Amino acid sequence: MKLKVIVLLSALLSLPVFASAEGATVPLANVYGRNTVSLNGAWRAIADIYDRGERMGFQKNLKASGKDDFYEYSFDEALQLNVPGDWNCQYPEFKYYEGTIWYARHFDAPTPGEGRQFLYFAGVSYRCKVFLNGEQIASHEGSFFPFQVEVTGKLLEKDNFLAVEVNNRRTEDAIPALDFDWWNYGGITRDVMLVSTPDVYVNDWFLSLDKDDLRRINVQVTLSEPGERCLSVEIPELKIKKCGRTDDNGVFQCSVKSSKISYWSPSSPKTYKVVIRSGKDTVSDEIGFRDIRVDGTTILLNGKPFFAKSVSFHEEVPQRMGRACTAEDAAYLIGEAKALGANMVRLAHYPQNEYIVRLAEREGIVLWEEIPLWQKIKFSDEATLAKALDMYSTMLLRDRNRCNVCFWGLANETRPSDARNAFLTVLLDNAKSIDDTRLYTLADDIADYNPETGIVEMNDPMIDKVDVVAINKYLGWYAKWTSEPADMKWNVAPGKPLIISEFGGEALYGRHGDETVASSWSEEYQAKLYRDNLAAFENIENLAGISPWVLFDFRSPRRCFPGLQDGWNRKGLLSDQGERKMSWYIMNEYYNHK
Ligand code: GCB
Repeated sequence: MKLKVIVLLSALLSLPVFASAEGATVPLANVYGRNTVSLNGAWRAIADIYDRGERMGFQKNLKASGKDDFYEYSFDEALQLNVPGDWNCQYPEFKYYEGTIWYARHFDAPTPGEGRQFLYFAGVSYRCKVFLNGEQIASHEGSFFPFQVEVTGKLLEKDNFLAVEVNNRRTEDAIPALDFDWWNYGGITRDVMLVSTPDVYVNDWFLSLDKDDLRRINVQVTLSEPGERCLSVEIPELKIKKCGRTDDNGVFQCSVKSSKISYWSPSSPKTYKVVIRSGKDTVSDEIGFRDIRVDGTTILLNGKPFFAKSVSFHEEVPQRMGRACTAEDAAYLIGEAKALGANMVRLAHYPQNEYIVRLAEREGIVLWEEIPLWQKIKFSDEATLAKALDMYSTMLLRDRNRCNVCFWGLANETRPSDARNAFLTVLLDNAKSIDDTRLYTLADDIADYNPETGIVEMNDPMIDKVDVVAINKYLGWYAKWTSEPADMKWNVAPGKPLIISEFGGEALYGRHGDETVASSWSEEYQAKLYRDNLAAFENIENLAGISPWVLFDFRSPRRCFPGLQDGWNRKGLLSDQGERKMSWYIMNEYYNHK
């Protein structure tokens, strides 16, 4: 797509768009604080390998009644899949399955006559069509993003039939695309619920510190309907109560002052209860306030230098070989990040479920969130851009009240080109129109040793556009050392903070060998690699943080060395059983003393 078209698109799309969904509306903020009925549990499922289900009427749940009727399917006797959860880990036959599975269940609607009802899906991987009582009511694309569909007037008091056709086939125009270094889990991998609201409800809110006056909180609340209405916002602990009226668009904005705000930080993860009332609706949320900004090459959190002691993990519990999907899973993942001594997690490589994000906030863990624009993306494709804009907006709207999210990542390892630069610029401009209170960053992998200067350098026009520059650098693994680690010289994005957003190498837990031979796959090699990398990073003047790749060994079909990888990326500091490798102790020591 030509640059001009992209710029035009950008102007047109300055409001959140939902190009990847039909029938779906902007998801409610803080759905977990609403009046909900969970639709989690055992659903019936039929594998539809040839995609014939819709033609065969699966969505109608047809049953033979006359003598001559017969149908070649039945959900009543079908196998069961647990929701939330991926299908890959629930039956050995589905371990590698990429295709369609139909999920179905019955449910009663508690009060179908009152107010409004929505079906809310926190995440379905990768694309789906939703059918209620035989009719298609929505479709959606994108594994890691919530969507909802209004079902007011469509619910039966008893025995609604809900069917979801889920498909996780990889395609070139998807995000992520055909090839990525993690498992392509399929299924309804996050919570499903029925949400009830009054006719007019509080749809969204955004509370953040004013960048120019840190005693001031800026408030924006959006009601579901346009038009003037009364509304109040209260933060009881700060004795703040503000009443006002929404404008013609149903938006209320104000700013409130308090000299008593305790700022959120990793050592003091303070949040405040916020209550918003309008008409018959009352919603509440726990919101923290903090300031994050850049001063030269330093990142400042509440005015103090912040060094990102980060680590990454996928939304996966390795012991189960499955997606992390519950509060208990979140406790395990965040607990291990804290045990390492990290003060930040780079959520790889997509927004993870809200249990993880919210627990990280309570536990004082800063987050970097990104969407899965991971290599090999069709940057010249208009439809792909529309999807990316949709995903990015949805991520921002879901999590912009989470003060621990300090970094929005634009993409991972994308090579500069006119199409890519224009694509990412549109994404960035659109994102800033939704949230300009965080730092924007981008993980590049093009910082290279220049033999003429003897220095690691990088050239990317996007450097000027982001607040914090980040590089993935596999010194000693995919790339040979170009000098002694302690002699390395760096000149990457001078004048800006630089985060090493990935580094590391593979080792099989319990395997010992020569610390100088990469193919030993030994803990000793990985440990030396970590010592050498940490020594090399000492010479980076603008270093603002590091993030080893990765906390746990994780499943990846790309990794096929028998006996060593067997479908696992072995770069974990912890094994697939959560055992600590030698490298874990090195990073733990480093973080404890940093
Ligand atoms: C990278 C990617 C990450 C991979 C990692 C690896 O640069 O960002 O997703 O898993 O390298 O292990 O090669």
